[in-house]
Amino acid sequence: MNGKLIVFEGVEGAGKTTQLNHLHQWLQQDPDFQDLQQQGLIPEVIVTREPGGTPLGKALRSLLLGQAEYGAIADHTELLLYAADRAQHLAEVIRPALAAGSWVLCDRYVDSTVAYQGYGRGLSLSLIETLNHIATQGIASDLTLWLKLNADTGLTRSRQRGTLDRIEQATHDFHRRVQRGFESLAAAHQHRIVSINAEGSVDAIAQHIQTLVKRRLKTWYGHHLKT
Ligand code: T5A
Repeated sequence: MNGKLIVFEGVEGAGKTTQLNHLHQWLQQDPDFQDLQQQGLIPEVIVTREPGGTPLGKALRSLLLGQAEYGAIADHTELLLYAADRAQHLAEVIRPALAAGSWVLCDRYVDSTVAYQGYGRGLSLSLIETLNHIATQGIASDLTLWLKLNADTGLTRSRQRGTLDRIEQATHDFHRRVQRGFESLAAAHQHRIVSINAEGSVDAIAQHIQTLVKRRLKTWYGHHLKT
């Protein structure tokens, strides 16, 4: 795969969507990135998310996050629905984009399943690893930006924004276990996952991310860059 997959992860309300949009805008102005695009090395930047990055995924997202129209969702059903969303997302969006050399900026990916269904719901981590492997066909992120925020602070932000979805409504203990899941993942995958302090201002966090991505641009495409 020639393209790059950059993933934003974190607890509810950590600021992933906000920062993903900032990075997208910044890439459109960065001279190095523009230079690479003009050389035809990076045809497109795709902004997407899980769940819900495809038409089928949008239907799955509304089943997963909507209100209890069908009664309670069993934990393994929830896991399989996230896996189905991901398999479709890989086949329809991520794999073709990476094969073309494009960048994919993705709001959540495999680590969310480990943190939420593994640490949060207590499902088998090895089962999750197997399902993630089936869904992704082994495609890992090139860089995962973990926006590290206290779970309670994130939930307060989500609450201030409006009504909470089905998963946001889970107990505080559940969300604290999710946070511990992200901490364990970051400790175990230090090259792939970079921890970003998400307590600061939107601008300070955006600057931190830009510095990191600028450095990666040089690592990934150094010999093609003029600067
Ligand atoms: N899920 C997902 C699983 O359980 N398993 C899986 O495998 C996958 C893929 C997805 C849900 O599905 C679960 C996890 C989730 O529960 P979602 O709507 O995509 O649902 O949920 P989130 O990804 O959590 O999206 P949120 O919008 O809730 O959080 P974000 O994107 O992290 O935060 P953002 O940027 O929308 O900001 C939230 C609020 O905080 C403010 C923003 O203005 C906004 O109001 N904010 C800040 N405030 C102060 N300081 C800052 N630095 C701020 N940054 C943003």
